[in-house]
Amino acid sequence: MSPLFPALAARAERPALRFGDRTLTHAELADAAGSLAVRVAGARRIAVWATPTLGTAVGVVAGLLAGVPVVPVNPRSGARELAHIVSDSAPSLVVAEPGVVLPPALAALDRVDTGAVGTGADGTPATEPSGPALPFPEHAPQSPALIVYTSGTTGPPKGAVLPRRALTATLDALEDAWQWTADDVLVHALPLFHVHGLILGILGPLRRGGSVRHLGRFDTGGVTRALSSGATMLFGVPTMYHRIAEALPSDPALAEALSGARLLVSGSAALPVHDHRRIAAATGRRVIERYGMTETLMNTSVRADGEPRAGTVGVPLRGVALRLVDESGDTIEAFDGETVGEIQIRGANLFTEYLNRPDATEAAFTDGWFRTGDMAIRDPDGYVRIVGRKATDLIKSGGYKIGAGEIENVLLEHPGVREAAVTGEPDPDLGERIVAWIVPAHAEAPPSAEELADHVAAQLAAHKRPRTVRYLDALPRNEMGKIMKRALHD
Ligand code: MCA
Ligand code: AMP
Repeated sequence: MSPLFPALAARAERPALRFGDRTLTHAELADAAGSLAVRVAGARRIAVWATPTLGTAVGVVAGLLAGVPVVPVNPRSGARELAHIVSDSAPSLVVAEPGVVLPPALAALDRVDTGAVGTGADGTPATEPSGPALPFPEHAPQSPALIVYTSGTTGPPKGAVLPRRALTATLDALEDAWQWTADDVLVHALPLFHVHGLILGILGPLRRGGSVRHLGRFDTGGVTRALSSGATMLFGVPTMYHRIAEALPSDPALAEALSGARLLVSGSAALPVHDHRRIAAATGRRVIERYGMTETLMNTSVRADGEPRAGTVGVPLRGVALRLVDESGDTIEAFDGETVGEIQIRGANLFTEYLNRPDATEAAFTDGWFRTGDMAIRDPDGYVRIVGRKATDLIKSGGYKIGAGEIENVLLEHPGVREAAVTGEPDPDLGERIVAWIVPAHAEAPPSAEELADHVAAQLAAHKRPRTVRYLDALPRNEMGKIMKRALHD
């Protein structure tokens, strides 16, 4: 079996990771992650406290080298969400950077610190860790590599179990589609507890033997600096490209930096055609979109050698079988740019199961095809256009998938709330913004919007908080008592 990270195994002296002013070469990463791997080896699963730091990348790579499934945890998880993830995934260890104070749900576990890793800008190496501990044996392609939590329409998030073969299949298909090489230097500012930022954004460059510069947090100045000093590719969610499009008219340095990039890639939600056009007009570069999902990793992309076409997510990646299915379950054969069907996927890029949820796993498949819930049409030349989603109770805000039901349940626990419904509304910056419709328990003293946002942020996560709260005397319901969400916006 070939190694997951060939440049690591070869102890390449090229840069691999840079976070702020701290860097690691592939050889240094081999030592840092290798010695950590020895300490986590044999654990059933490890939770990694996924701050946007070098330590997180080292912790995840250590788990992969040791063959221990890694559960990346959003460090901004609220109490309830965290308790669910910890009890559902039952990690036997938590990996965190030294000095980080963990919340009670994780502090109760055995802890392994990542150690002080990385070389500073002044060339000062960190004192820890000692190495080298490679080579590690390769692990079976079907064995679980990562468990990534993703929201559904109702209930708490489900843990998608991603096997090693899904990682290699998707990253190698992207190598083909994007002509991604060891010479590429990626810049991004995505969180490290989801597929986009972690698998594509960190493990991708490591598998190619190239490098990544993580900005810690997104701002257009950081993008300008990285792309003007050697970075070749940018990964972002549409909100980031929207902010870039807004900044471009008054920021010639940003325009120049983007025009020199080899590849600008957007994903996690649709990038509006307006933003595509504004960026192309100001930089001469076309953003390309790729389409994926936590459960499937990447399915389609506009190819680096293909025609970039705004409003499409390109063609199926190598090794991915994609079909459209109509409401009666029949496969749509047409490539006519108008017949809408649900996207269903087969391929080595798929997850194996939802952890502890055989019911949900079974419901997600039909005849071995994974139902994405995304509705699309196909152009005559095979380009896929996503036109909507089956479930109205799934909201994509800032590129995060958020289930309405999960937020409603938390809102209903607030003493000032009698009834609650959550919807997504179009938002120029976030794509969709979370709106809470509230019937207060006491009409004369409704809880403030800020109080409700804080309540949701504390229990779930800051990105799940309602951005708008609307107060009603009653929710519109049908004869069965079911809330009619479409009527809310009227
Ligand atoms: C505000 N904050 C609060 C509250 N209000 N914290 C606690 N309680 C409150 N009431 C804090 C936040 O924590 C944060 O802190 C700051 O205020 C701003 O947060 P937020 O409003 O969330 O930021 P934003 O401006 O809305 O963020 C936009 C963003 C973000 C940067 C684009 O949405 C983002 O990073 N999106 C990426 C999502 C992603 O990676 N999706 C991939 C999954 P502070 O300022 O300290 O940060 S999809 C996927 O993986 C599939 C496979 C795919 O296809 O890619
Ligand atoms: P997640 O569950 O967070 O992994 O998000 C997966 C979902 O994001 C998909 O089912 C799509 O609805 C959406 N998505 C990802 N990439 C794109 C894209 N380029 N265009 C439109 N939607 C996308």
